[in-house]
Amino acid sequence: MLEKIYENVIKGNIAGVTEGIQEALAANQDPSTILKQGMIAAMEEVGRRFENEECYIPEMLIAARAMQSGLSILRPRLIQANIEPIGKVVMGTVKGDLHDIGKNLVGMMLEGVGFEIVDVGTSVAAAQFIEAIETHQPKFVGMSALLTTTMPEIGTTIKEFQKAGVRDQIIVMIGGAPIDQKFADEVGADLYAPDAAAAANKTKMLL
Ligand code: B12
Repeated sequence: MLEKIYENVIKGNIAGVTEGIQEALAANQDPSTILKQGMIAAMEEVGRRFENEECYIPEMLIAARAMQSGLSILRPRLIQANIEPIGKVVMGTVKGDLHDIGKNLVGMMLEGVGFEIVDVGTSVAAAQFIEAIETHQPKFVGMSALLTTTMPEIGTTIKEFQKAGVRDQIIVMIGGAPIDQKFADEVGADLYAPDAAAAANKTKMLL
């Protein structure tokens, strides 16, 4: 069943992914195993093929669509029902960057441990983050960047938080494939996590 999900995410076959997930859930397969071994593993393989020029942007895009559609089915299973929010998190992908699968996953995992998520979307400029901070008064602001060309936008946005006087009222957490702890230290982020599960653990511990 996991193999079926994996293959169909790579092929971008939404119906196949949906069917695979429904079968796996009906067979009591753990949703986080479906996510990690069926879906994330498939996106990693798509990334590997793209790097080796074995597939191109259209294939990457249809795989991403199938992944997003699968995530919408898994979402309720990953999020525990009926929990009071333990804090608010504003989440977005930085300006110039349209990758949102990782951000969405982090959001879901955070929801799963009890946070309320305010998703501000993709290609979010510093001013939009600041507006969301002022409107929603979150404890955490999560920024995602998947491109080496958009990584610096994280540092720029943190500087804008300082200028706007909101830096001290929030905990800034960052992530995305090219991000590491060293970069987080350089730009003055409070928290870095390599994946969605670590993000949920670290955030809850900090709280
Ligand atoms: C799917 C995909 C796309 C899709 C995105 C669809 C979508 N809705 O997101 C599309 C086709 C649109 C796309 C476009 C492009 N892409 Co692209 N894409 C990918 C791919 C294959 C997978 C990314 C993904 O979803 N991974 C799965 C998720 C689950 O992993 P993740 O994002 O890393 O997130 C996890 C962690 O990083 C972390 N995390 C993420 N965010 C956050 C935030 C916080 C706060 C925390 C704590 C943690 C955290 O937790 C997440 C979950 O565990 C990667 C390859 C790869 N191996 O990453 C390339 C990749 C990122 N893309 C790449 C490129 C070059 C592009 C384009 C420039 C291509 C082009 N020439 O047009 C455009 C850029 C468009 C733009 N302006 O953003 C390059 C980047 C290279 C680089 N050095 O910068 C990669 C690495 C491919 C490659 N090997 O060359 N892409």
